[in-house]
Amino acid sequence: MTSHYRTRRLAIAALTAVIVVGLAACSTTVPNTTLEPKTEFGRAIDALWDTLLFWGTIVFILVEAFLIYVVIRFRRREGQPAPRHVHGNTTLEIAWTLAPAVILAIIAVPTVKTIFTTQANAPRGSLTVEVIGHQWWWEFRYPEHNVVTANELYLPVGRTVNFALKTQDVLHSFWIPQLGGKRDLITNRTNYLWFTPESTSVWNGVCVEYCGTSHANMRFKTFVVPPEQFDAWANHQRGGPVFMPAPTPTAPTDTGAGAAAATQPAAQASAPAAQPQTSGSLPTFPADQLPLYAASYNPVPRNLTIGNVTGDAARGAQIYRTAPCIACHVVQGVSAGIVGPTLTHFGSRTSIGAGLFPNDPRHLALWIKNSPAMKPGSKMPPFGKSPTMPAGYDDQQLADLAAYLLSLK
Ligand code: HEC
Ligand SMILES: [Cu+2]
Repeated sequence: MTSHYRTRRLAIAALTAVIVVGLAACSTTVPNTTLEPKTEFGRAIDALWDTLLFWGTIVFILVEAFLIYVVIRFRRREGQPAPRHVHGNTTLEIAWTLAPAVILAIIAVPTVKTIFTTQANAPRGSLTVEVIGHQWWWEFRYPEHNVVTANELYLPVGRTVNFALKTQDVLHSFWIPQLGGKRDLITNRTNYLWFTPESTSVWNGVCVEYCGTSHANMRFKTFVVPPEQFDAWANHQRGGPVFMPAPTPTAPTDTGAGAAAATQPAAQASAPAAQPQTSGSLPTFPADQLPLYAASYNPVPRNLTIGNVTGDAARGAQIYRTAPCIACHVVQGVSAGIVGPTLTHFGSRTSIGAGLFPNDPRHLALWIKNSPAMKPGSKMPPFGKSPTMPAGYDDQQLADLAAYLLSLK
């Protein structure tokens, strides 16, 4: 192979890579990007990033150009004597210390300004939402509305929201990439973060401070909805559950974990912009309208299975009333445990286990059967009948419990 040929092949490969990467950047569905902020908070940081990137690029080009010039200009030539050695050059050393110091001082101006903007107190009239981190799920409290919920955050579009960030146990960090965050939840302290969501949609949120075994499984969804829908949602959440039983076979469905996982990457590019709307009389976001990027699609461990049974919500309600569940979970009017997420309106949430699995009868029954098998480290014990737990629930009882929880709208 001639070196000319090799150069040409390298050039073609490099060009292809540039085109592929360039085209990938044209995708319009980038649900988890920070580069298309949808709040004033996100835009402040994005503007700072743009400024620093611009000046950083200019410095980079100047330095690299100078480096390349020096390498070529002073390269070793045939028959040339060894160059003279130089020991120190005070002027030069002062110059290359001062230049970066000046550049850093210039960069500090917009940086410090942005820090002050994003750390300022929230404007008056903001909606307060308390965010409480738990290993490994999120609790959201709306003191103004007397509402407590978990793992699914509702916000009204156009109103500034002031998050009061706290933790029940270890450090966590709150982040919704396109809205704002990466602010820590610190033990014995309340941190604040505020921003104004500008468009209705569904956003993914995550914990971004390592907090133990299931840190990566500590997710949440944010639904930014029109103000009227938010008010309706808050009114609904404040009350007890609306009992809406429906047949709930535990058979795997097409929309189950596997199918969603298989279609995830391909469908993502064409996911429509989410337009939250009410389904029937429920002000909650309809699960079947979740954009694919917000779908929960974790695989279930292969050895965790359940027979094909149909749950009965009324029977499930009876089991629940005397089950250990009541020690850890709230169902308004039924139980008052506070160790785990509230289940009062669990049937209208879209996911199980802080965003890990779709909220359907099969996944829910499996979750109750053996939650630690589905979510490593889960602080909810397994309840399925097994050789080590002969007094556990059989598949029919698990399906009944699932049917009951799903009926709590
Ligand atoms: C020892 C306390 C405890 C008991 C008892 C308990 N749970 Fe839980 N439960 C939890 C915790 C903690 C979580 C959160 C797990 C996670 O996501 O990391 C949880 C999560 C859940 C979830 C998912 C909630 C969500 O928003 O994702 C459901 C559903 C649930 N439990 C149902 C039940 C049922 C039904 C029973 C009784 C058979 C029960 N739990 C008993 C502690 C408990
Ligand atoms: Cu974490």
